[in-house]
Amino acid sequence: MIAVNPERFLADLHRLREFGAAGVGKGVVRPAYSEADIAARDWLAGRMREAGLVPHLDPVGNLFGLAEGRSILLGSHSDSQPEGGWLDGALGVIAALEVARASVEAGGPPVSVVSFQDEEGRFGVTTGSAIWSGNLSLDDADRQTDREGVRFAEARAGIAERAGEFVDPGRFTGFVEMHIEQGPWLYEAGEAAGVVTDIVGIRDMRITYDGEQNHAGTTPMHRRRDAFQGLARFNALLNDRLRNVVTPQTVWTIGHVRLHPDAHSIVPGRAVFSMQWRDGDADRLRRMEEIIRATAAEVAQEAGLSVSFGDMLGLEPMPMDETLRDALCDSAEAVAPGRWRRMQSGALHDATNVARLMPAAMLFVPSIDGISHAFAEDTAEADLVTGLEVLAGAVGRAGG
Ligand code: HGY
Ligand code: MN
Ligand code: MN
Repeated sequence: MIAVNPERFLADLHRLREFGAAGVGKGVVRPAYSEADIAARDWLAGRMREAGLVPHLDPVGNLFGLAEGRSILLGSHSDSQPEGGWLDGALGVIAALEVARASVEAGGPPVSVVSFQDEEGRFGVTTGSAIWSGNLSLDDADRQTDREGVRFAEARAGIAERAGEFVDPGRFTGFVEMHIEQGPWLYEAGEAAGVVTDIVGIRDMRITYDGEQNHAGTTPMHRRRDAFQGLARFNALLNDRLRNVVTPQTVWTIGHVRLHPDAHSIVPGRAVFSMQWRDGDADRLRRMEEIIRATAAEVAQEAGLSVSFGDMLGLEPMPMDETLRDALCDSAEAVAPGRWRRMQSGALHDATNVARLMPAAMLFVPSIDGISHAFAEDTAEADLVTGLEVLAGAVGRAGG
C-alpha cells in the first residue's frame, strides 16, 4: 500500500499556485512559457529531485521526473489558460509527485511524474503531449502561433539550453492523469470521484472575415461591408443549422474575437475569430465542419465579405484503457464506496495523446459549481485528498 501524505500534498499544491497567482480567490495566470510557467517548472524540477526522481526537460518544455527503470507515469500539465484556476492540470502534477514520493518511501512500485507543456493550447491544442506522442510533428508545431503572432519555435527557444532529448515512452508501463472534472456532474450528485471512460474529440480553427474599413458616421448602412456584422450573422445562422446534427453532449464555442482596427468610430474591416467544436463521435465532428464551412462561406457571399479558414487543429475521441480503468474503479470503491461513477470527459486532456503510446486512464474529482477556466475554480479539500487516495490505490493495484 502506498501511504500518501495529505498535508505535504496540499502544501505543494498551494505553493505551485504562488507561481502566477492572480485575481480574487485562487486564480492563476500561468500560460505556457510565461515567466511564471518557467519558474514553476524550475520549482517542480527541484521537488522531483527531492522526491528521489531525476528531473528531465525535453525540447518542447515537457518536464519529467524519472524513476529508475520501467515505471508507471502519472501527471498532467502545469501551464494555465490566460485566466485560469489553481487546480486545472496542477492537481494532477502535484498528486503524481506525492504518489511518487510516497511510493519511494513505501519501497515501490516505481512511479514517474510529468508536467506536459502547453496543454492549454496557447499555440494549439495540448501541444507538448501531442508532439511527444507523435500526434503533431515538431515542424508543424514550430509554425503554430499564439494569438499575438508569437511562434512556438520562438517560445521554446528560450529553454533550449536546458533541454535534453525527448524521453523514450518505452520506459513507461502506462499513464494515469488525475484532474478536476471541470463540469457540474460529480458536484451536483455529491460524489467524490469519476473514472473516465473516454475523452471527446475536438476541432479548432481560426476564421477571418475581410470586408471594408470605413467611417462609422458617414458610411450608409446599405454600403457597408462590416466584418463584425458578418460574424454576428454567421453565429446566429450556425446555431440554427447545427440543431439537426448535434446531441445534448455536443458543444461549440466562439471564445476569441478580434476586430480590426477595434475602434468605436470605425466600421470593422476585419474580424478574426476562433471556432471550436467538440463531440464524442468523429463522424459528427466531420458533419459539423461541413456546416461551419458552408455557413461561413454563405454569409460572406451575402455580406460582400471574403472568408478564409486557418489550419484546423484537432484530436480524435479516445477511449481509456480498460485495465487501468478497472484499477481506478476498484480503488474508488475501496476509498469512497458508492460515491463515484464512470463518466465521459468533455474537456481535453494530455491522456488523449499519451493513449497513443501506452495504456492511459483518468480520474476526476468534483469542481465546485462546475466552474473551471476561471479564477473561481475550486474543489473541496476533502475531495482533493480522496482523489489522491484513489490514485495511490490504483497505482498500488496496477503495479509498476
Ligand atoms: O480545453 C480543454 O478542454 C483543456 O482544458 N485544455
Ligand atoms: Mn487541464
Ligand atoms: Mn484547462
